[in-house]
Amino acid sequence: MDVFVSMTMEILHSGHLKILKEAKKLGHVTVGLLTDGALENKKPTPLLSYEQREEILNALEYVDAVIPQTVWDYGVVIDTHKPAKFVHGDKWDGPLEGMRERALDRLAQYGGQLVEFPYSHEFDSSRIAPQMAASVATPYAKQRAFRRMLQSKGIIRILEAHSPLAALIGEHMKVERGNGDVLQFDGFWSSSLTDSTEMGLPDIEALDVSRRLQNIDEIFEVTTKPLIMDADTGGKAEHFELKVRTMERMGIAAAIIEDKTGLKKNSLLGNDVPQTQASIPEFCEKISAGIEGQKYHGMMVIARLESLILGRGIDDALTRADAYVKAGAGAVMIHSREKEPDEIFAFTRQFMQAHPTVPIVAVPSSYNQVYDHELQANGIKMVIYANHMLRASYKAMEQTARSILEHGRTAEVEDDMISISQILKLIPGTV
Ligand code: SPV
Ligand code: MG
Repeated sequence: MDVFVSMTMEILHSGHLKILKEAKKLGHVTVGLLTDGALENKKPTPLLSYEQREEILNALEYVDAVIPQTVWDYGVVIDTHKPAKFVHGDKWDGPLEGMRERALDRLAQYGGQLVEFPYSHEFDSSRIAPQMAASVATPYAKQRAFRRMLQSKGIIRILEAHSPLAALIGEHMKVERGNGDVLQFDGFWSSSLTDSTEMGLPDIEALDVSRRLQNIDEIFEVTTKPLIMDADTGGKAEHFELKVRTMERMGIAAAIIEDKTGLKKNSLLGNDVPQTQASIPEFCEKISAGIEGQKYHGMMVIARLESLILGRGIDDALTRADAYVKAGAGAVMIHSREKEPDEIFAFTRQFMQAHPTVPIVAVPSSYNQVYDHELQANGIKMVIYANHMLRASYKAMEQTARSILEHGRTAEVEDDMISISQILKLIPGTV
């Protein structure tokens, strides 16, 4: 191979054109275009799909071929393609840390050459990408982004958000795990438990759907990431069919409905309280209603299995899951209130044999020792941290209230709170 250029190309800008033009002067140019999967935990998923980015590059006179680059590791890429000239911008920070040395090392094996061109700092994509995400976080774009994540990501991390402020924390939280990976939450969970608790109401579908949707709308006002709604039992099939229209129009990425009937209680109570599972035909009808009610099938309907919660066993869960998928569920959520994930993993092993491409969702509230990578290794595609932001804030608020009364002043709690100067700077436009 003559000349190789590796690119993400979130948007085409003159910085790309400059590099490609220079590369073309060196010979036959192959672009290694990073796939969505290669970018996982490194960069946000690009707004344009791989196919769209490929089409744009193929239209350029400076590009002779575009090939998918499925790993973002220039060592591997150079070993595979052995380019005579490896062309790159001279910016090697962030996810590219250490990559220049690796590239040089591999090129030296066969006399390949690294050709560097000045990076166009005016077009720093890490700065532009969040602005673009915010400007195009339309309802449809968020639904599409969610479906693409299901295709390209190893595991999707979803954080409960009961308020716009909680969601903003989830929107911006970023953690480096040490191997160059930068982890972020992929979206939000609108929980019936925390939405109800926040309003001082029990989690029994007493908080009406319009209030739940209003809360989601307020979260959407200040965030860009996809949101998954806990739609409880969905209510009557006829009502669900009408509600999904609003949910779809708002841009909710998926609604999860659980296969209970009658007065729903929280799943973590299991059989400690009377709870009834719906019949398979009754629940399938609701799934179909949730799909047929939509205008453009933007929102995924996910079926939540309560068989393990209600002590019905794995076979019951598998039979139901099969029926729900046939009724149109885009994914299944398997719930458990055991301390260990064993029954969840027994389910995933068998379910994946029958439905290898249907995503499985887990909510590890009770089996909280399990790591995300263990869930992923056992076939879980989406993990929902379902109530943690509200639980954390409740405890902090309670301790603060107690301390004020105990001490007769607020000085003792100052260090446990965000400072006045920080809160005044927190929301842009306050100062
Ligand atoms: C919720 O967050 O409201 C849920 C998950 O439905 S659970 O509380 O575990 O039932
Ligand atoms: Mg719930």
